[in-house]
Amino acid sequence: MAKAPAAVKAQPPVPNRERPDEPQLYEASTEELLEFYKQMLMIRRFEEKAGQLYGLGFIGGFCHLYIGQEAVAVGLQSALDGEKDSVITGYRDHGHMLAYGIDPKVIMAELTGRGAGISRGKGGSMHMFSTEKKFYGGHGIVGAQVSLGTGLAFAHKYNEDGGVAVAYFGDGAANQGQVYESFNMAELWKLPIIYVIENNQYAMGTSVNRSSAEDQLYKRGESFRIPGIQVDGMDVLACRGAAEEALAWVRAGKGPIILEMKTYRYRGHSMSDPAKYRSRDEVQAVRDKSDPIDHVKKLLDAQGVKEDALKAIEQEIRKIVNEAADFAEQTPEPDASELYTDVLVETY
Ligand SMILES: Cc1ncc(C[n+]2csc(CCOP(=O)(O)OP(=O)(O)O)c2C)c(N)n1
Ligand SMILES: [Mg+2]
Repeated sequence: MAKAPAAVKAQPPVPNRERPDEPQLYEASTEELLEFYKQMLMIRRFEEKAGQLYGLGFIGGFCHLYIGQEAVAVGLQSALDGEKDSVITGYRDHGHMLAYGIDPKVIMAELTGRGAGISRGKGGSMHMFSTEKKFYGGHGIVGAQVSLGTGLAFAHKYNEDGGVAVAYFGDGAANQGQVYESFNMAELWKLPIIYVIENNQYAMGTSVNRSSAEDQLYKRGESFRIPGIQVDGMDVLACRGAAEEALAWVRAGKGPIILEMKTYRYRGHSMSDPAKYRSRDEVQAVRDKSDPIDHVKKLLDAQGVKEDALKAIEQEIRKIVNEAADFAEQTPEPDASELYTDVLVETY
């Protein structure tokens, strides 16, 4: 083997770096499990209804459903401090808003472009915000939320408010350049941020293995010394457990951390996806074996919660979702004067 030129010195080994502990499954009480169940079922039924309203022509533009991924937003957001922490995500955002307990009516009315919607009907499915809940959208540009989320983390640090930013993005977005610029700055400045990669196996129609040279996405921070953890994103208790570990790391001032949530979307990328890139059998197999809601149902059953109690929850949720849909169909479109509001920020 050729010798290395004399000028090239062997580098000293990188000192051992501290790693986060292996996350544990969260030990939920029956009440907490019931709450997870309710929230996940709310997302599922809401999204099914949104799909129907889209088919009926009530929803225009793009609409990306979160069905299959419910455990991620519910598990993670249940661990956050609603007074301090902030969240940002991409266009597949209805579930994250519902996990925050935001009224399904104002979310559905946003989907139908009505004045009572949370962005006054001007944002639609992809652009919803609640500054009250520190939820900063809802972004259509793949990967943009990663840099914006890093900015939110910078603001938490600068203002010394003790908050942590959570920036969700997809497996496809994980290949975007700005993600790595953000990683570099976040680690350099030890920003309080959890980067959550929702690896649902596909970016539009391209599978993660086809498009990613390193498909173990939790490793994507290694060159920046950002630790990563791979998590079962179909198990709400694993999601919550990982959130606890990540929050402890970030709140201790150790800088950013990556959580790769292994999940799956059951529906097409958006409502206009013919889904020719995967078989029905593949989707059905995940539904049968790993459905996040069925999983919680089994846990509740093991804790002695009766089928009747779960049926009552289901009925209650269907009622809320139907009311949200009726509201979203009937409430008026925004007034023309809304064209000029919230367009330009005049003072900073
Ligand atoms: C900068 C940019 N490039 C391309 C697109 C078109 N586009 C929208 S979603 C998407 C795939 C993203 O997949 P992923 O990050 O895995 O998120 P998922 O949809 O699976 O939640 C693409 C390429 C876009 N919106 N923005
Ligand atoms: Mg994806």
